[in-house]
Amino acid sequence: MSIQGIRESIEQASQELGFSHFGWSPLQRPLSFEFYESWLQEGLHGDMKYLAEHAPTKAEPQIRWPRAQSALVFAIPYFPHPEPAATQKLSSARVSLYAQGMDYHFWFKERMTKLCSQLSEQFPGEEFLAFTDSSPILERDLARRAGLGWVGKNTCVIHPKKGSLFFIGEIYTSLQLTTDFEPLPDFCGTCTRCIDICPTGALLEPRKMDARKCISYLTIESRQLPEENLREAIGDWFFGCDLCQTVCPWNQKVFKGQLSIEKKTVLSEDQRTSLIKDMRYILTASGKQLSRDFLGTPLARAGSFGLKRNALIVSANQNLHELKVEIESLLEHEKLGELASWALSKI
Ligand code: B12
Ligand code: SF4
Ligand code: SF4
Repeated sequence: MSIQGIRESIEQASQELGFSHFGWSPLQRPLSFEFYESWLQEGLHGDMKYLAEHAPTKAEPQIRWPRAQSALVFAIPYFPHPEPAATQKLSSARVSLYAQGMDYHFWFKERMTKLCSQLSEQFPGEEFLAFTDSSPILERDLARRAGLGWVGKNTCVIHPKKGSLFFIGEIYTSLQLTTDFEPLPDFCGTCTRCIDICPTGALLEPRKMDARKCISYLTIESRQLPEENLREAIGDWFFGCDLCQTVCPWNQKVFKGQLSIEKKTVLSEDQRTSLIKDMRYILTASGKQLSRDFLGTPLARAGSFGLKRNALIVSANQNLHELKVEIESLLEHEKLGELASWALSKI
């Protein structure tokens, strides 16, 4: 089948599977690999040790997938979320947009696997393997090479019409696909809104993040308590952060003014009552209850420790003194005790 043929079959499947845009690229060493290596050497990945372990395969995918020649790369927007969670356990906690639905690691991969089956029928004997996020693939570099967008100063891949609020997934294939996509030019220009808004100073310079300072890392990936000087800057973000994308001019068409760009939400009386209810539930629920309630959603990743840590920080930063008793009950907690005591000192 010609490249035109493969484009047509994917275009048809795209409608059904909800891809907003796609492209492809031969599998070569990522253009930004040297940057990635020096980023790791500076230790900017914090405790995400797997990023260093993944480096050799990221440079040469064939180490792990010897037949892989090319990658088909897909984007699915997460605003509005395509797979809303069946029940919403939290009504007012500030949760980043990508996490306000079911975990994309499952449903995005499932959608691409469906396409892999269709392609395997069209191309017998060829290999098709679907991935998103957790595999040793430098996805933003790949997306850029496949024409899905440019890498903005906030480090996200941005498309001039579709913004940056999309997940990236890919199908590795043994098909040799030459690309006819030109990487998109950088449209950031002189703008620095993302760098200016970042509450923790995580964007050190254009396209360079200190992940150890990013609220997304501190509230999701990290298994530690944040250093004291970062706790206040987290504000009311309970899980993840969207600020550097919310201010981006290229997302304004997507948001249509529906999102707040406040570093910390100024709460109405009703919002405050509802946030207290959310935080009380997190602070008092058992680990078992939390894993049952957040099963299949991104919030499960933080685990009971992470969710309670985040609730302590939000309660302190929003001065939820009504939760004093619940916070006190964590003072003797082996890992959270110090944070509980900090939270009490703030309210
Ligand atoms: C680790 C990780 C994080 C870390 C570190 C993020 C970071 N900026 O480094 C943390 C936990 C902080 C994080 C946060 C988020 N993440 Co994340 N994350 C990843 C993961 C697993 C690896 C990224 C990585 O290797 N980082 C190291 C840095 C150095 O690499 P990089 O950001 O990928 O950037 C490369 C290119 O941008 C390139 N580059 C930079 N400048 C230039 C210039 C040119 C010319 C070229 C060619 C390349 C280039 O250089 C870098 C190194 O090669 C990827 C999935 C994956 N397998 O790639 C998802 C991924 C990047 N995350 C994603 C998302 C959605 C998020 C959040 C929005 C979630 C949230 N709301 O909380 C935030 C966004 C915060 C932000 N501003 O980046 C999406 C990005 C989608 C997009 N449109 O860009 C990905 C691709 C997951 C997915 N499959 O959809 N994430
Ligand atoms: S996600 Fe939030 S904390 Fe992380 S770089 Fe963007 S604005 Fe800063
Ligand atoms: S906010 Fe401005 S500088 Fe940052 S990514 Fe968007 S356009 Fe680029």
